[in-house]
Amino acid sequence: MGFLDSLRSGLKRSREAINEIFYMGGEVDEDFWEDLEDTLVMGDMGAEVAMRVTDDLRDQAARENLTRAEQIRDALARRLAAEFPAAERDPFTDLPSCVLFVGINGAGKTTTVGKLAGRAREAGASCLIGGADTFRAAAIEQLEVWGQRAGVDVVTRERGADPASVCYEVVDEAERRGSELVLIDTAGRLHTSADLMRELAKVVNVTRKRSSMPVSVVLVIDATTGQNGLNQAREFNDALELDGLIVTKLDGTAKGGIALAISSQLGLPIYRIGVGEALDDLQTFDAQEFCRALVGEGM
Ligand SMILES: Nc1nc2c(ncn2[C@@H]2O[C@H](COP(=O)(O)OP(=O)(O)OP(=O)(O)O)[C@@H](O)[C@H]2O)c(=O)[nH]1
Ligand SMILES: [Mg+2]
Repeated sequence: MGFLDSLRSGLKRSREAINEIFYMGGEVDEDFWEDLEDTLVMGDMGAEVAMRVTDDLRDQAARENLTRAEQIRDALARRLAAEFPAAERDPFTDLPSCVLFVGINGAGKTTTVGKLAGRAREAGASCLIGGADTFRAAAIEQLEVWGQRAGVDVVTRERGADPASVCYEVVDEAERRGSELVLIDTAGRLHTSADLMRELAKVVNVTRKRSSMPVSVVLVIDATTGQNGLNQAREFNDALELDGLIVTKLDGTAKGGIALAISSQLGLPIYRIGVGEALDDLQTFDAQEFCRALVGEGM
């Protein structure tokens, strides 16, 4: 299955809900606008975004005299796409660069580090993986497997080692080797755990201080988490001043709207999206393409 197909099938639930309102009566009347706003809210886009987008489209429809629901579909995709802030810099291709991956347990951090390392290697960049998830022995092994798969060295320490010291050593080693891209995996944690969030803030501060390369902090977020994803993102952003997002599992039965809610409300660009578990299942984010898959192309 191609990437667009897996994205489309992943976003099926959102699209079906949106399709329903387009086919219900076909007329753009008061009910249509109410249904549209409700559908966007139910698709996890958040009430604020849903209202703003619906109001703008309503103005546009009046201005351009759009009376058939089907005429709104393209405008909706374009208007949704405009909610995504663009990235000023791509931390995976604008090198040198050091990136820390953070997020809750199981979001896809380790997998994403592996995929990105594979890409960097293919592109001929000298890449180094840092393993600051020293919480579980299995986490270190998992990262090493990804390093082998990607053909990229992994620098880590034994289980229980202080993650901030590991980062310090990783950056040291990267400088010694002249690495251009450093990808550092961290242990998953709940945004509600104050101790673990403090530990992570220290990891970020030490890395920002020690590194002579620009440091980016990227939140990896599972698209299937739903509305709770926005709370998570907000807490991580408050604690760490995030630079951007990677949204994973968009090949699943995600509603997808959560990606828009977080990116738009926190003003954070989406650098990449995960569309599967394999090395190649990572894509550059294209807001237009994403929104067309979300809204559908009509029948
Ligand atoms: N379908 C799908 N599965 C994914 C994607 N990204 C990661 N996964 C799967 O999600 C699970 C968790 O991925 P990990 O990379 O281990 O997640 P993590 O954030 O490192 O987890 P912790 O280290 O426990 O915090 C694994 O089974 C991955 O294969 C994706 O884009 N699509
Ligand atoms: Mg992990």
